[in-house]
Amino acid sequence: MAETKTKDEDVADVSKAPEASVEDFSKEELHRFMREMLLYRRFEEKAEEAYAIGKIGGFCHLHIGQEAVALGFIQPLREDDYAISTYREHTQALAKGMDAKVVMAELYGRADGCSQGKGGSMHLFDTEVNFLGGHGIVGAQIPLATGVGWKILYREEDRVCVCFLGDAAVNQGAFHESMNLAAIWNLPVIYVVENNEYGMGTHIGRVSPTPLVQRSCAYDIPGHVVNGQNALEVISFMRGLLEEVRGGGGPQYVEARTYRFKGHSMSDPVAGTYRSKEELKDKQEKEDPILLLKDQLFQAELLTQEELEEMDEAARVEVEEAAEFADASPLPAEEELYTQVYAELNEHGRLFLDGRDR
Ligand SMILES: Cc1ncc(C[n+]2csc(CCOP(=O)(O)OP(=O)(O)O)c2C)c(N)n1
Ligand SMILES: [Mg+2]
Repeated sequence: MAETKTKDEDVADVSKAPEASVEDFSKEELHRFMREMLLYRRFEEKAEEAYAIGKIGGFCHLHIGQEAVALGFIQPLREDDYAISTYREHTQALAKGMDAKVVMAELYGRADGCSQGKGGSMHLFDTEVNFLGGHGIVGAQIPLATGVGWKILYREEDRVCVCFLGDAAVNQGAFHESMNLAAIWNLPVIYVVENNEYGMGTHIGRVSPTPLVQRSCAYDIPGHVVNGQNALEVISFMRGLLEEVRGGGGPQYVEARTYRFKGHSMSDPVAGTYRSKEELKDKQEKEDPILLLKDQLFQAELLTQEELEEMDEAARVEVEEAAEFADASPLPAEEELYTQVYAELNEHGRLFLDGRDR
């Protein structure tokens, strides 16, 4: 396997997120973090199961192993802040406040899904909680996030946009054009690269000669590395970063080092020829974000086994209910096939959706 040639310490203007401790949070917050991550994990496991029995069709990319990235970068946001993501976005949609029932119904392709069952797994979207997708084209969300940043600036709002992208997306032209504009216009966008080490079956070392964190240097955008498996570290770091960006500090770029425990999508093996079973097992044992948080809380005596089991049970119940809701929801009506395909404009040429101006 190819290795990247430079080391982090050779890279100028890179900051490493400081370690966080349980003392930085209240017990109530810590329990909420655990409950959230358990929900994400159980949701994805249910999606995997539903896919296997044909309840979910089309593409489906699971986020198992990467939950602390969703929690850590979204939990500190305000509801009116924006998040926008890739096709591996189920848990991010949940983190931003979308209802598990509505998300599951969309995965099932049913009328009660957020896109009325016409979008599926890769196109979760909810303007009520400012979750702007769900994008199937690698890198497509990056210029959109940059546009959202421009809108925030233009309307003189104090909101922030978080844009998630995969490690393979930093080689797309759209990434570089977006970074350039974000820097020139000082946009309030935080670009978060979820470096899970693979773009489908290609290890990052085979396509990137340098650490990914270096990619923002050319645009004079501060670059940071964070341990994407340590929820507390990500949350602490993100809280500080948000203050800076909200205060007019301009764009930021973060490489969150993480790992995916499942295959790229439902159609490829968990560990194919591109990675060894030993590598996967090692990561699952040592870098599972939920187990890491559990150990931190157990050690500090802030969580008991009994409480953990209760939380897990509550997550399983919520997910079961979501699956039952999805199963009971009807398929989209035939006459809906061509609705909401093109945007309507009002008499002033502005976007008009669902009966109101946007
Ligand atoms: C422009 C474009 N090229 C190729 C694809 C096919 N494709 C889908 S996912 C993927 C890999 C992306 O990997 P990464 O950005 O690391 O995200 P991850 O899947 O690891 O979350 C590719 C090549 C695509 N969807 N869009
Ligand atoms: Mg990747």
